[in-house]
Order: sequence, then structure tokens, then C-alpha cells
Amino acid sequence: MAVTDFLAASDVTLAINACKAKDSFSPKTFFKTVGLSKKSPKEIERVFKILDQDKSGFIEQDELQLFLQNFAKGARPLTAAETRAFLMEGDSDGDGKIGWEGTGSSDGC
Ligand SMILES: [Ca+2]
Repeated sequence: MAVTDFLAASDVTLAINACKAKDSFSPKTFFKTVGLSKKSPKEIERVFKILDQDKSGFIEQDELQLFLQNFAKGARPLTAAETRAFLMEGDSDGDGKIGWEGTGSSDGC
């Protein structure tokens, strides 16, 4: 299974092309363009599991760096700055990696 199984190929191409230049990647814009913003939490969880290549339950920095290649084989790796910004956006508890739980609507107890 691949991330692109869930998404329209034309949207993926659009999103990849929009961040071809170094340091132009924005997670929010990318998710929106690719159509992930509109997906259900279940579908997003599946995408998350694909991105978590070593099945650790978290997306670590090295997995994040190769994020775009899950969408297009020839895509560039993210730059260090992009990876860090992405990580900070998704890392809700400051442990240096992105977990699945708590990225959605959950607000703790
Ligand atoms: Ca992982």
C-alpha cells in the first residue's frame, strides 16, 4: 500500500511541484493541496502508518526528511530547516518525533 493509493494523482503532482524549490515546503499547504486535509482521521492514520517506515509508532526526523518520496519517488528530501519546522509543527509534546495520538482534536483530559 502506498500513500498515493488514497489520493488523486493530479493533486499529488500539483503538491510536489509546488515545493520543488528548496525551503519552499509547507506542511499545511502540502496537506491541503494533496487532499489530506479533507480525509477522515482513519485515513490519515493509515497514511501515518505508511510514513512510519520502521513501525516505531512515531515519525522520526529521518522519516520526515524523506516525506516527499512517499508521494513521488523522484521527489527531493526535505532540507534540515524544513524537516525541523515540520517536526515542530507536528510534535505536540516536544519529544522530537511525531506521534499519531494527539495530532487531531484531542485536547488531553
Ligand atoms: Ca518511525
